[in-house]
Amino acid sequence: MTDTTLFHPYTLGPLQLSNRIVMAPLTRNRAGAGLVPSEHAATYYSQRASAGLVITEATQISADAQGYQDTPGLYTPAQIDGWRQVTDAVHAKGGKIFVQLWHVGRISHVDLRPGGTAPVAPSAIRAATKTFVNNGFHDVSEPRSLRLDEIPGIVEDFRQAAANAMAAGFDGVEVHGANGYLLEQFIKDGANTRTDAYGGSIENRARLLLEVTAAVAKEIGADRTGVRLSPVSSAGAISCSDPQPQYDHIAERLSALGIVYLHVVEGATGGPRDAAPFDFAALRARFKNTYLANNGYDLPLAKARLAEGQADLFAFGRPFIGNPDLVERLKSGAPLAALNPATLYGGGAAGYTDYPTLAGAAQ
Ligand code: 8OZ
Repeated sequence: MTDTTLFHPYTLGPLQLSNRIVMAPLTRNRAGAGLVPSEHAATYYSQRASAGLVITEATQISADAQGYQDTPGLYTPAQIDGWRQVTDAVHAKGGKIFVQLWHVGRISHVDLRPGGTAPVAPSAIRAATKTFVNNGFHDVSEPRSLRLDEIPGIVEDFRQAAANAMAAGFDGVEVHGANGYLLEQFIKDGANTRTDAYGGSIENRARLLLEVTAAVAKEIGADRTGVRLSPVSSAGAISCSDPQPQYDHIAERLSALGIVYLHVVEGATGGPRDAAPFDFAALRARFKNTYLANNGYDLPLAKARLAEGQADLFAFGRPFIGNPDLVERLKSGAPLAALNPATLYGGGAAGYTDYPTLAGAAQ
């Protein structure tokens, strides 16, 4: 009989996870020169290796994919070496780790871009939001519309970054299809007014995400490929007129690709779970493999949703920052430490590797 408690092992494709608690991807803006993971990153991630699965912060597939200051990449030999330190440290503690790969699309700024060029997007529609650049928050730049003949290059960059992830020792890859970045910009009609094969219909708007996921799965195996979606989130100042049929279609197609998990931000990212009407059970019913639920989970909600059979794995984000031993604390009912918002984005070891475990000392 399948063990359905949160704190017992779970089989995810070829991997045996030690429990059903997942560390969600968390942007920390601490990469060093060359956008290589900092010397502290291996410590930070290994301190949190008791999660059943660690998913890294969003990591660029190319220089063109960056939209925030000091976020790491996975497209140079030095970046691959840097991530190797991280995966070795997590594996040494018995943990498993996927890298989240992203292209930010229109959520970028010319000062972060190769040659100071405009960010690329499905359509030349500027998002009414800011990004972190030049040590402060500034309006994102006006994007330009990707030409049809540039789209295969985006797919290829995701494929190559997935190959690099294997070279860096990752257990798998999560394709970032959520939170208002490039792949979601194609999916949601508030950001996509294209009239070619990548715009208009539900099928056309899903096309880039599905091509990218198929390319990654072919490169590293579908059983090591996950996808993150946020059907009703407006993160990145984005909107979608038809999320239910759009995402029902995507879930069916991702299921057909045989990928190992669907990671779903239920509600507004980092905000209310009931931000907009959406039938997540219907979405889940269309995806046959592992359903990883995220957004505002605490222990009682995770236990209840597991008992109801509504999800298989549960991703906790911010609680993992201040609680490197979050799994142990949830298990024992110990209080959770608060995080320091001042050290969330940017900086060094402070507010990164110095949060103590319950035992009292930073590991
Ligand atoms: C917070 C700050 C910057 C980026 C996301 C990668 O929302 C992010 C992100 C979160 O997915």
